Amino acid sequence: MTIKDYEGKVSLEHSSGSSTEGTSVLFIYLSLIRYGLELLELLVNSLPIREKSKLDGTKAIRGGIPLIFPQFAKASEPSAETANLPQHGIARVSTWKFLGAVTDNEEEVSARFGLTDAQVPENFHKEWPKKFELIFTVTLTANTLKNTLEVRNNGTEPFEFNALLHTYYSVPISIKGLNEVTYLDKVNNFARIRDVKDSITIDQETDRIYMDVPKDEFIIDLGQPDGVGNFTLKKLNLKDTVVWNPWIKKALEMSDFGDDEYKKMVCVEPGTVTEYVKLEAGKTWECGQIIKVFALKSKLTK
Ligand code: TA6
Repeated sequence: MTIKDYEGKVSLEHSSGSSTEGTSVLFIYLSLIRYGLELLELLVNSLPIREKSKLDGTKAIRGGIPLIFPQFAKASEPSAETANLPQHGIARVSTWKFLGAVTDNEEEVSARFGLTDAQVPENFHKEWPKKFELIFTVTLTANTLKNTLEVRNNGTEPFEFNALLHTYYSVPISIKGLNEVTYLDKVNNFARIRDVKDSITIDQETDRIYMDVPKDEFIIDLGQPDGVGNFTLKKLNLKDTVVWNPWIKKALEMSDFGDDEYKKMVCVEPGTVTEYVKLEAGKTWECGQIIKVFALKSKLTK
């Protein structure tokens, strides 16, 4: 069991051979690499950095789990406290600090990363001058990856925010568990549509905000016989789930996204974005997700 911090990059390694790596420089990015366990191999392949992603801090990283806070997309209400912040807020473009290990034993290894208002670039801080602290905890066991995000209000007044884990998966998947949920269809002028399909399969531009998703657990289905290799995604204290794939045209328009990458990715993003969370002064709010592999992939064919 090892936690290493070297030159701003933090690596977590579980004794079973699974490992995860992140960096506290410029953004919080977690790539799952070097998994020794067959069971977790698909997660390794699931969250890499997109091939053209910018790594110099000029843009948010495409890949891993960019953290969206305190604003999802652009605020539609000009009166929102976060209205002048960039698309997806400030957490994904700020420099996080590695805060050290939390647990390091046979069962699990975990580490924490922190961001306070003092670390936010001045131009963004001016637009949202709140005193806050974010703590992002990454926990790895032999078959799960858990992320929690704590938001603390260190000011004297309440503030409002959205939070979302913009998780990039690189496997051709379908998602089960969003049927009978209404979504806002961003590629169809925010039409409200009730999803009646048993599972979502990505075969066109998809940009949906599933609202108030009652089930907290989804099955991410790799489409293999007998569900081999599938994993579950459990959201913790998050109402909504965004599903995004830019498809052909949008992929070509994005300079930091490979032209063909749309074929092998989808973002499944648990968050609270259709309303703001109001956090009183001195209080803490917490959310997260657990990604769990539940079937061995011995027969998995790619
Ligand atoms: O979460 C979905 C989404 O907001 C899409 O609308 C799409 O714009 C995507 O995220 C990527 O956003 P980005 O700011 O990273 O280009």
